[in-house]
Amino acid sequence: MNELMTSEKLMHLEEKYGAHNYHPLPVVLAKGEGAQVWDVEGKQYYDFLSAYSAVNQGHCHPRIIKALVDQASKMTLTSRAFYNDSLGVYEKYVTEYFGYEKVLPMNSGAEADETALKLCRKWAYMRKGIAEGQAKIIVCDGNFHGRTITIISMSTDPDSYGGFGPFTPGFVKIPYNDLNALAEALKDPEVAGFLVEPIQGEAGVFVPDEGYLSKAYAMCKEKNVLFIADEVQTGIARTGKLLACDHENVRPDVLILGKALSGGVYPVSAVLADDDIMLCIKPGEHGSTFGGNPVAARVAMEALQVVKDENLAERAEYLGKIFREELRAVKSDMIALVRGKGLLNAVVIRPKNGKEAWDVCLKMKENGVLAKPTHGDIIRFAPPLVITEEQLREAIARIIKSIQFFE
Ligand code: IF1
Repeated sequence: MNELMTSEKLMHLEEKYGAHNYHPLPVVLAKGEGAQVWDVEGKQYYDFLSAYSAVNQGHCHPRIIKALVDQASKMTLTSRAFYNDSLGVYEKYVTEYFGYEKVLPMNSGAEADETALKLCRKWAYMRKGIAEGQAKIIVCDGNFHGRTITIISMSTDPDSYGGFGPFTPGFVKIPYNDLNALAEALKDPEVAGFLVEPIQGEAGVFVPDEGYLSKAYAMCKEKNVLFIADEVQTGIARTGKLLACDHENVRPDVLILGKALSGGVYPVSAVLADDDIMLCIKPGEHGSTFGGNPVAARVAMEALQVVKDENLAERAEYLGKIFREELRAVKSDMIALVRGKGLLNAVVIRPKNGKEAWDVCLKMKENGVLAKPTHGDIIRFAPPLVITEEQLREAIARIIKSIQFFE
């Protein structure tokens, strides 16, 4: 039935039968391979969103798909009421890979963030000696950690939290990239953790000053406060290192991963920490039906091994420099700023003749590059890390052509 459907008809179905919680670009994708995707009519595009950095290993990576299919044809779900023959193998693999003593497997990024918050609070009462129910967690203005009630309670974006109260208490909001504000907030002895994105994604790929993360980490240590890094979007080679925190040699006390942990093949997220922290959660106190299922375990292991075998961090570092160099060299009033790290980049668009970032994205779509604006005037550019230099240069030419169309 699907084969007979045009893009027009498929978009209409979503409009008519789906909740209106998204405003997608008008393109209906049917197939993906590496950095390329094709729409229902067979038109080819370069994917410069990568499902918000979930598809770092490229669409339908054959090794990851094979792991999925092999495991799915043997056993998909046992729940954690029983052991299975994949979870322990994965737990050993992933903890050694990132250098932590324990992992707690979940599914979505939001769930992993929620897990980290619960873990931090539990640690505060069991280890730090904060009175039950009093723990506070510092978060940053402009943060994005997901869509649950507790997570939007940390948000400073009215689109995220507006109309969804009452909210979860216990959060202290400070400006991002502001060490003085952090120092001030850390004076409160009831503070248990500092939750931070090493680069703020939703805020428009906001890269903090060099030294921010390492100094913030040191300040947290001095006050016995957990440094919790949300690397759901920045992690797994996206910014040119395995983790964005690696750029400053910071090892978070609690590490949150999602998205590319599965190469975008399956919802897999994780929280990593050492025993002293992780063992504060006891049997029956946290979990998830699907968390750590055998398919997730096998898919994540293969996805992480692909990152190593294909040197994706090094590729992101090398190709990201080309991207920023080429876009910074473009003569256009519409390009106000190009920023980013590795292959997580953004171009700030200065509107011209009433044309803004959304119009540029529509023009790029016409020219065969897919990207989406955020906050009106910022376009995020984050292709799969397996994109070849030749493909990247072709895509850059299409991007430049699209921007210069409005000159
Ligand atoms: C959507 C943005 C990206 C995240 C960080 C946790 C989560 C995310 C740092 C939650 C999710 C998403 C979800 C996606 C849009 C998106 C996004 F534009 F909102 F900011 F990536 F840039 N921590 N990010 O970025 O993970 O529960 O979704 O698995 O459609 O809402 P999730």
